Amino acid sequence: MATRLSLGAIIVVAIAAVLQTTLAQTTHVVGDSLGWLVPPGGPIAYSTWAALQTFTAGDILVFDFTTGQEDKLAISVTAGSGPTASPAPPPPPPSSPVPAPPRAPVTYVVGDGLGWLVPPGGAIAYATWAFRKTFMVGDTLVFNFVNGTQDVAVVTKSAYETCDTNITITVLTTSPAKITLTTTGEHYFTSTYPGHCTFGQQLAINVTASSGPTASPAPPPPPHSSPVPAPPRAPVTYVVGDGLGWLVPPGGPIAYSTWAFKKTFMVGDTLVFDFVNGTQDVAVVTKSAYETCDTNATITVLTTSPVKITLTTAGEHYFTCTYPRHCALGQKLAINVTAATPPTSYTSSPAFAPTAGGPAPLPFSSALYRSVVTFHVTFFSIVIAFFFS
Ligand SMILES: [Cu+2]
Repeated sequence: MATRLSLGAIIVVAIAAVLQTTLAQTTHVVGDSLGWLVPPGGPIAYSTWAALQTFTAGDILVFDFTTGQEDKLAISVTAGSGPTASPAPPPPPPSSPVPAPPRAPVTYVVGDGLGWLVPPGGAIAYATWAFRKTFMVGDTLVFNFVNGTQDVAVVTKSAYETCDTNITITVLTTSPAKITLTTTGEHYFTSTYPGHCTFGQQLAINVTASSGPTASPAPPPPPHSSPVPAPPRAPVTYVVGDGLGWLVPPGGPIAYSTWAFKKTFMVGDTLVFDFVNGTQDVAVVTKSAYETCDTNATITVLTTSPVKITLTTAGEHYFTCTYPRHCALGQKLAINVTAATPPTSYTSSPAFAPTAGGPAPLPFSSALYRSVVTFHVTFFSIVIAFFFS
């Protein structure tokens, strides 16, 4: 165990210059102070770290770790440093709407801005992406990735489920991999790189005929919006984005929709937004402001991390950030809050209890109490203004 204690093995990997070497080298310490280890928060740690860096050909990666560990990291290396090196991820293309009957072939970029990689949030990422999309014969899937760090394996359902990447139908190794869907039925994709499948780099879609009598595309399972009438349970504290925190997410808005996807939010639950003070804020907004990213129209803005918001009303709740472009780049969260108790006891006027006495007695700090009350008062004012204007 002496070796485990002797931190000190440092591997310096020079990124092969794709086209040219550059004058200004940057040294990136992978994970920064975290170092190179099994990250406490799972794979999101390094994908997030990498997404926030700008890698240029000629840069150096430093992996600090205790001897005996090895793992993987995928990074994007741009060729040469240009004046327009942008650290911020591009806004993902708007997700395609779903017209019902036969329509022109559609080209889908898998994962949109996220691309094709081990997704930060696990397997739910691509399931979320595919959710509500209609795939028809004639459509094309485009898989964007960094060559040499990913591939696209077309696999059977069995191989998809077991992540047995020795059994592949075909493997495409060059990005962008374009696959035109030529047959109806279920199609399965993953990556043959070790661990990638089990970490969630998997896509399953159902392809319907492009024409014919069966013109009803069947969008899959339980929708995000339907409340799950689960029996009441103790209040839950959710850290928004988990290890990602609250920021402009590397993969665009899919990050927070993915995070929220299968969670059940109930009255009495608390959201915690973690961020670096002065770089983000938490704006409670209306659906309209959420959709248009009009951050001039906010219900309330909270600026000190960690922001804790206890959910006191059922229904849809929307959050974003007022910093310029943060909303447009995907820093937005929409959740649906269900009643903590059966609806019969809760239908009349759940929202604006004058004091903090919700249906669930909650212990909270005075700061939190202030937030909640501010939210109530402001929202109530807006409702009043709405009805009397
Ligand atoms: Cu922000």
